Amino acid sequence: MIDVYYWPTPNGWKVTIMLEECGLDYKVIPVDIGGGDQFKPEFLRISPNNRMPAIVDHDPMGGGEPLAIFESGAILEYLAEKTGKFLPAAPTDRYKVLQWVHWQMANLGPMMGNANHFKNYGKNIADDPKQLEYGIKRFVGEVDRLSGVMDAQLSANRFLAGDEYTIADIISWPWAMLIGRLIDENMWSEFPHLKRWVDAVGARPAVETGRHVGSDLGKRELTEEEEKARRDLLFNQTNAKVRKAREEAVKNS
Ligand SMILES: N[C@@H](CCC(=O)N[C@@H](CS)C(=O)NCC(=O)O)C(=O)O
Repeated sequence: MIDVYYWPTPNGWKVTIMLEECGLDYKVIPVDIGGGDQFKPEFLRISPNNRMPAIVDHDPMGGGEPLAIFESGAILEYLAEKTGKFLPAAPTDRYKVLQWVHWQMANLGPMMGNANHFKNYGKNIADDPKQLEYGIKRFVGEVDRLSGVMDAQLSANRFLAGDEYTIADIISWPWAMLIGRLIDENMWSEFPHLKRWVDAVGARPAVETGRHVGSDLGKRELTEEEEKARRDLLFNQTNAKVRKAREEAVKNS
């Protein structure tokens, strides 16, 4: 059994989609990131960067003690290796896939996260709307550029890493399918190959199931005060703020 520390966001969906694709048994352990669960000492012992998703595999590859893994890229690589699915074994093909996995982790995810932050949350945080302009220009510009990178790759390949559906697609799809919502739904006409791939991957039954896991979590309407506390918790993190929780986690480990 695999415990999945999870909240329904694109980074969380990557893992539930992969587990569904692999047909593995899993148990969802909600990590309410707006409520501060990511700072609980028991979670920090599994995920020291106070971010979900993370997994604990109670029947790890190679045997032994339960294995905890954080960072969605590492989780997908591990599950692919454990099941022998969605990541070729031959080095040449394997690295064709892994380069796109790392590309997603270092580019598409962070740039979309920052674009979303400045476009959708920034207006409640910055006193002067002008402060937001550069952030929006920079990160929406990057998302536009990255959409072009995927579109060019998909103009010559059925999937991101070639002819086969792999963890490169599983890790990129949850963010890519939100690009229209983030920028403008009309943008798809500029990226037809990306749109073809977004629709094809989205039609897979495991993707449909995985992306809806726990969709009721976090649906409660927050009061203005709760919303403000949530923003402070998520967007005002410093070492001083998380140090105590981290020390507690180390003490109890
Ligand atoms: N690179 C990480 C990113 C994970 C991440 O940013 N998770 C967010 C939710 S999507 C989170 O846990 N945020 C909690 C916080 O900001 O304190 C991964 O891919 O696993």
